[in-house]
Amino acid sequence: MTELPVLYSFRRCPYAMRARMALLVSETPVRLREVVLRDKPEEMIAASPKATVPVLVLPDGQVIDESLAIMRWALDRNDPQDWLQGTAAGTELIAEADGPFKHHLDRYKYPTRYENVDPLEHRAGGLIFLEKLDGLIQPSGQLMGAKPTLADHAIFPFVRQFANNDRSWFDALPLPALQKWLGNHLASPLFATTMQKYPQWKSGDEEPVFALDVTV
Ligand SMILES: N[C@@H](CCC(=O)N[C@@H](CS)C(=O)NCC(=O)O)C(=O)O
Repeated sequence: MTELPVLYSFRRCPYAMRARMALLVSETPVRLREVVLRDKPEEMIAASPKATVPVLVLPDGQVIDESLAIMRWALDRNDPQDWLQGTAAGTELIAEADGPFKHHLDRYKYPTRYENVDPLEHRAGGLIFLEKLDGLIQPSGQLMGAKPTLADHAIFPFVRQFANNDRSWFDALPLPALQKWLGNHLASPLFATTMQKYPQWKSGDEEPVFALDVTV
């Protein structure tokens, strides 16, 4: 049997979600090690001392420990849905999501982790990005063109987290294109497979193979 890459992942982490989606869509099976962040496995820390999820360890020992790099590695191997189309504009948007929007998201969602933070100020800060996304959504319902691309999948897990912090506030926003875009991605079979539950991996456990065909 061919040796598969190992993915250290955490189900609810938006960075890990987007890496898992790219692995699934590129038909790249991996062995999944579900991590509990307060109890990270030594093997993961040895592979990547910065100790954030996701971490992908390839059979030759190469380690990829940034979610976007995992997405690009997987899609460079196989991109059957053309997620890499139109990445120039998408790259800038992803950087805005990962930078300023994530800054506001963290302070809106976890204000007590920071000093002198008003969550509503950060909700307003994040809203500016949500409005921008709403304006960018094409007649296709996607951000960059006729089909969903890397940007849609890299960004929506963070919009999901922002929306879930106060769902009735989010649902009442006058941003119908964005609400529909998020709803469609959350309802997709790809996302359902991405969000399958696995028990915490412990050293010595056999890992489940994570691939699209596990649900069919
Ligand atoms: N830039 C990294 C960020 C990954 C990240 O921050 N993941 C969070 C979980 S969502 C994490 O592992 N935090 C470490 C911790 O909480 O101990 C990436 O894109 O992969």
